[in-house]
Amino acid sequence: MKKVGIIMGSDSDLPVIKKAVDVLREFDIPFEVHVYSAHRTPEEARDFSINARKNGFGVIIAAAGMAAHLAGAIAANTTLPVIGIPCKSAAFDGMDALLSTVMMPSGIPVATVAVDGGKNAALLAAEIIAVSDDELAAALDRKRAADAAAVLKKDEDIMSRL
Ligand code: RP5
Repeated sequence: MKKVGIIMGSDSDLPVIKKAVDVLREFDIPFEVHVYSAHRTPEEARDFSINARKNGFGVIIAAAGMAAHLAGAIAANTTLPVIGIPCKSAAFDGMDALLSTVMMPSGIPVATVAVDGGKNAALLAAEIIAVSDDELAAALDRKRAADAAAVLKKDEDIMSRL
């Protein structure tokens, strides 16, 4: 199975990345996590991106806050799918990172999830890998059904809580 590469701009993004890692572990998807910054360590971020396909990665998740150029900088150097997670910072509540991540110029796509959306980033990465992995696709279907069942149970119980 192809690996998921997870890159965060700073170790201060770890709480968001932890949510992604939990999902990947749940589905036994191999992954690597690195701290590479588009601004502080641009060479390392570039090297990772250029070599990602030949190093066995199938999709890259990039999480960054503030002027969040990491996902875009990675996408500029690979044609692997890149999923961007805008991380919340104090000044603008994540709006800065959201716009920096989502507003990519035509030709260099980044699939941007919600602010601090580590869980959905990993689920989307799993869905991309599952395009060519029927077993993983079935596991994702089971998880979707279980999540729906949990919501229906809440519907059943809600009147008794009022
Ligand atoms: C971004 O700046 C990082 O992704 C992080 O979200 C933010 C703050 O980084 P630190 O100053 O906490 O290292 O590059």
